[in-house]
Amino acid sequence: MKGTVHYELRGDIALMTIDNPPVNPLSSGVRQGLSDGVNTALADANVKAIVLTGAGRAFIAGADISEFGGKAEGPSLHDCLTTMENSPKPIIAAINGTAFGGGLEVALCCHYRVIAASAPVGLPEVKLGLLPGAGGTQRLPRLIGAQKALDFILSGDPIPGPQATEMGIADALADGDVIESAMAFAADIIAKGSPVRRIRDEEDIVAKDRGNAEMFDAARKNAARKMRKRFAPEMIVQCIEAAVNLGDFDAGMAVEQECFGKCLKHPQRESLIHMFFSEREVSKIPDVPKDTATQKIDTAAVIGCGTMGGGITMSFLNVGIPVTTLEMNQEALDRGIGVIKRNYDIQVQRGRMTAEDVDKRMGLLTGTTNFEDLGSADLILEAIYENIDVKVDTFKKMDAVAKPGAILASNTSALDIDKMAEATSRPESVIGLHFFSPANIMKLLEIVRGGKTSKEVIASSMKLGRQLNKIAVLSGNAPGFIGNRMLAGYTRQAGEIILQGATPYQVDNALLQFGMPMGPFQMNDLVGLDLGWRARKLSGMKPEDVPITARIADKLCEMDRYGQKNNRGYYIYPEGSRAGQADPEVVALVEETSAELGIERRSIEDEEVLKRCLYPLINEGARILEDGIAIRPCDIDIVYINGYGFPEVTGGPMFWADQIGLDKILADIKGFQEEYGGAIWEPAPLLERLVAEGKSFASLQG
Ligand code: 3H9
Repeated sequence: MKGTVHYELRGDIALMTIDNPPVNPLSSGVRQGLSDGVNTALADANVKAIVLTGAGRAFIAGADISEFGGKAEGPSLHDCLTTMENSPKPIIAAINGTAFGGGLEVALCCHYRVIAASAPVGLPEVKLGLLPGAGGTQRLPRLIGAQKALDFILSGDPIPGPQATEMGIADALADGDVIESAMAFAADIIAKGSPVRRIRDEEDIVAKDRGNAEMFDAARKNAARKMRKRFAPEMIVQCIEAAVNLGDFDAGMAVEQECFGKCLKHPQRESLIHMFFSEREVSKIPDVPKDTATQKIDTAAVIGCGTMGGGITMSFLNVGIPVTTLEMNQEALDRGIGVIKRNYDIQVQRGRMTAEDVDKRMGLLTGTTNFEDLGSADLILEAIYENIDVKVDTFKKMDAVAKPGAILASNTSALDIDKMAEATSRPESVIGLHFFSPANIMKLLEIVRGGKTSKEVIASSMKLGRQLNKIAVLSGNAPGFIGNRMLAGYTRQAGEIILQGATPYQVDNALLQFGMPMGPFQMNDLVGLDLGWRARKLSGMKPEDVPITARIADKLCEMDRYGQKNNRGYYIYPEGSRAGQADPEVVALVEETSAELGIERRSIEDEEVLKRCLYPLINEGARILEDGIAIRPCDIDIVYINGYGFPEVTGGPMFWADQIGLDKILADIKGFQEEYGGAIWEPAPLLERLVAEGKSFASLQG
């Protein structure tokens, strides 16, 4: 059995300490220990009260997530909690650290709670596609009221100890050591002979909201808007509604059990738990051990203060890392710094930041037009435009000024890191740090190791990712790395499908319904259609050589339709709105282009749209794994969810592929190959091998 609970006597108080490193989840051994400990205390006439705490940094991190979906040993959590709550001897939770999910629910079954100021409490189950299934949906509203409980459980966000005390979740904030405070609290209760307080018996607070249908309607609407396509939020609302309206704790618990069971069986739960473990897995790099030495990155220099450079600079400033930003001339520098300041000012207007926060961040920023000024930075990162010759030249300059040991990084989204490394005298210090736009917001950081990048530089960059509050995924050095290499097929298919019969609006809508935050044509409008068009013109490409999938975008640009930036692209954007409207003129243009290219249009089902856009991601993902560019399938899942908006509830493209069945996907790919041909539909050898062996991508996880 996993985990244990230590039991010791301190006078007439039993101290039980949960010990299941590193974060004390409620694994089988912990449940057994809780049950045994409480029974021992109950059987000992000398024990007058029990204090329950956790060893290490957590009180209890919740149920053991790895047990879900399997057969669990030991007593059930519910039996444990019933024993605890029914105890005639008072149990006081000494919440020393993180009390999440089932951990907070254990504390709510205790009769009193004393909390350390540094201890966060939360019910994050919704993030895993679950709901608090150990009485949390019934006890919390009885303690703090239905509205606060709805907000707390539906957000899943933790709150710190002082706020928990203020809200009434904890009875007392520890003064100094939390165990000592809880012991004193227990002694006081014993001395006063205070009765045990069972939250389950309290009806007064919930009774106030009985029949308040508006509150639940509003919660439902809000959840549907914020957590599109999620199953658990509605289940949570139903449980809290039961806590308020049924007037009977056990009847409410029955509703909670039923709803929890539905969540547990729902595929979203499996996907979201896959995400939880994957987010942690991607930080593990087989040939870069955990104890690899890392370099300190206390100062950074960013070359280029345009959209990407500015966003990257903000990421550093936000976590207190001073940045020197370099631009080619004073005007560009002033413009770039002005945009950063404006972005922060908007945050102040929205109440997300104070003017002092902005001053603090801007105080960490220095602008320069002189390369020499970058010499003292621990990390120099270039964020200039995507041209390998210009990048190589920039790396030569970086190498010339950087101090020994400094990390030299490129924000390229596709170009060869080794070529840049070769231009320096220290290829071991060169690495790709591919941020996603807007860089100060997007969670993903794709870290690209070159052939000679040292392990220390890789470990330092992964650590930097965590410091910047990003999820860092390591990629090998190949064109497009992980994300953009996969994306190529997706956008190309979308382009082909509209030439064959669908409208851009049908394609976007199908992908929106699938759960993407926007469709490929909405994305093109957002990025700007003119970027590719201008690049093609500059390169001297003849119109007849423009790939057919880019023809419509180029024609739109010829009509001065560049996308959102001038309110017209594939969509029309009414002034001041980002919600585009379909335009019959674009449909006519698409039809005309099909005719020009001799393509006969036909009706295309949404299902085909989805398969043709999404299966190339999986096929290319398989190649990326085979080439060793991504370490594991879950690395691809994390990249796609955090960098490209692939719906979280699918668990990412590779996990989703396993759910559908690789054999079915391969059969469809072969069908498309027969119908349309082209390298894109060439089945990846790894996919064929896995299907032949009856295996899944998950079998490669290791
Ligand atoms: C629940 O409670 C349902 C109940 O309502 C109903 C029951 C009937 N289980 O994140 P870290 C592992 S649902 C198993 O790197 P940190 C984690 O995988 C649960 N393992 O540390 C990692 O393993 P490894 C509700 C868990 O300090 C290691 O611990 N609770 C669990 O940055 C360290 O984790 C949650 O959703 C777990 N519950 O953050 C809380 N938690 O080293 C989920 C962690 O092998 N957990 N591990 O990679 C967290 O949010 C963070 O882990 C926590 C610590 C804040 C606790």
